[in-house]
Amino acid sequence: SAPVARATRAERVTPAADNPYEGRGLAGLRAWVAEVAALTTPDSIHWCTGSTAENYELTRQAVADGSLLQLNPEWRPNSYLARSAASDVARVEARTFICSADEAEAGPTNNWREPSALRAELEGVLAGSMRGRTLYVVPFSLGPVGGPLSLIGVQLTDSPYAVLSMGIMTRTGDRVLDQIAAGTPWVRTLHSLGAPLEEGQADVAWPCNDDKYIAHFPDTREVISYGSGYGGNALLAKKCVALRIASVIGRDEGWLAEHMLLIRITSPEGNRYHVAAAFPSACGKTNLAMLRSSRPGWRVETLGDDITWMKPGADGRLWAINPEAGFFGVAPGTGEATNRTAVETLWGNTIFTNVALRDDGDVWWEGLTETPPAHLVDWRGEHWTPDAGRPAAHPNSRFTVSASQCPTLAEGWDEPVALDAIVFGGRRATNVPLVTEASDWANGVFFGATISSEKTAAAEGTVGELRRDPFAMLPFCGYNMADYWAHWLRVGRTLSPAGTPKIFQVNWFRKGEDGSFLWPGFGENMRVLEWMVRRIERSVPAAQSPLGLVPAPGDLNVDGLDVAPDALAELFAVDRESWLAEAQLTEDFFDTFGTRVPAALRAELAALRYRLRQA
Ligand code: SAT
Ligand code: MN
Repeated sequence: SAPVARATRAERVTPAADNPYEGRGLAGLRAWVAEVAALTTPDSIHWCTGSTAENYELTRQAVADGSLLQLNPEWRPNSYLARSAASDVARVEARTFICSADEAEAGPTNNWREPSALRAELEGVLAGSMRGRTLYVVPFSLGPVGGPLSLIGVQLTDSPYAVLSMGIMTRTGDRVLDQIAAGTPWVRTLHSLGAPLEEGQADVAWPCNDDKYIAHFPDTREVISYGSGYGGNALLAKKCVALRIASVIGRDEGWLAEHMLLIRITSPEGNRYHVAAAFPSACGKTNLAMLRSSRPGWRVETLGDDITWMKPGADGRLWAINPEAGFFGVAPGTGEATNRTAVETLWGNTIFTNVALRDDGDVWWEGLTETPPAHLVDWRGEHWTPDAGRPAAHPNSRFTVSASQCPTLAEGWDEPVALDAIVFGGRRATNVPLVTEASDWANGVFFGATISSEKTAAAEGTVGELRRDPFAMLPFCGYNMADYWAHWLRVGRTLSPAGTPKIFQVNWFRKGEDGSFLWPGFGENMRVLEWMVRRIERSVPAAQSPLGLVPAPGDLNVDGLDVAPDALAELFAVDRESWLAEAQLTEDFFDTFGTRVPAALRAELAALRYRLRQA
């Protein structure tokens, strides 16, 4: 088993005494449930057991009341479609709050609210907010129940859709209560749709409230979400706990909660390597998590598509898990050509949200097939034909499905794995090469801190306007982003030299002068992974560039690939003027964090400028 252990109580910074519900076993949980029920006044309370019978009964009720539509079981067994309110279709960053005691601790990239003031405001809106509904108690585990890197929590919610989705995305039920009874620390999360029902009032298919709050209390490891039923706003184990709250716990306990996929690569020699990778949205993260290798003998298997937790082990290596149990993936763009593995994963037992409905009772979304069906019912429930001039599925429509259905799921995927490499990527038409290897951990942290995508096309010799998304964590870091960079540097210092993962930066999206992509991407990205593995194995040398180490001529295997020699040169070209302009943008970005930016990252920027100015 992995030489990595859960933090002991003594290692934890928040002592149980700060949390009036913790360390009292189930009595503490019951006290909290009773307090929330007194405030929100639900009609009834249901303690979820996580059993199949319970899942069946909740699903049956949801279909009966019209909040879920059962798809034709001939095409999509045990699968359902939910259509959200048109105003409740995505995370709401403007209403996402980090309520640390001190504003500077939340940092300039988060919305801060003073904790006691926001708590009072929330108590106001939560009062009576579950009237006419059932309050469900959903104990959940991130990571296998009792696992060395696992964290448990409880979500209270008045949304059956959230209960069913949490049952797919996490391990839920009685086994978690046993952990609470045994005194394991747990995270409190409270979710209300904010849609109380008056006596005799008919419900709607997707209850929610125009007023929304997604509030995080990092100091007490607590989340309160009000007014939304959608995705990360409502499935609180995901972004709220597994990233925002866990990032704070990780800071305090010496580990990292990251917005990363996790894969296993097996070489033709049968050696296994584990790689975690962070990409901002719309950069092909799910596709890489489920990559079908184009290279004979090379295999990629999936461990996770969205979140990776990593902790230094006693052996000086960095051990990682995917804390989730399912995928909450974007449907549009997922098709046979782009991600056959995902399409196969969705064969049944899937909750779809805001996709289009076919006349035969199956689902469709843009990109599933090349040609749309002649008639659909769109995500709003309206008739749709290909000439409608609007998408049939909402661009942020989703599938919720168990990881266990993924045909490329790695054997033993829920055990910790030792990381061999960490990859950072963005969507850059200019400047950033296909692949660069960091010279060391600090250089790699600089890669992560400077991830960006171009918002606009660049003029000659310049860079377009950049959307910065450091570590792809901009909306998900529960504390000051500059302190988070410092924490990354600190974690690196606890790893042994041989056990430290190599760090790479990739960019699949560089464009040539004619505006077309220089690299084919998708399955061919295996060639880049292959070079990384050869570097990890130390079987190939690398060439120096001002930006880091790049493949020596001939080492990136492009056999049989239709890439012109000048396209290959352009993929690695370094335009010094444009890079010096980008370095200035990076300095401006760092300056927004003031003196909290670690000196090591300022030094990385200075060293980059120095290398760019050399001959
Ligand atoms: O809705 S989620 O937050 O789970 C997904 C996303 O927006 O990144
Ligand atoms: Mn994500």
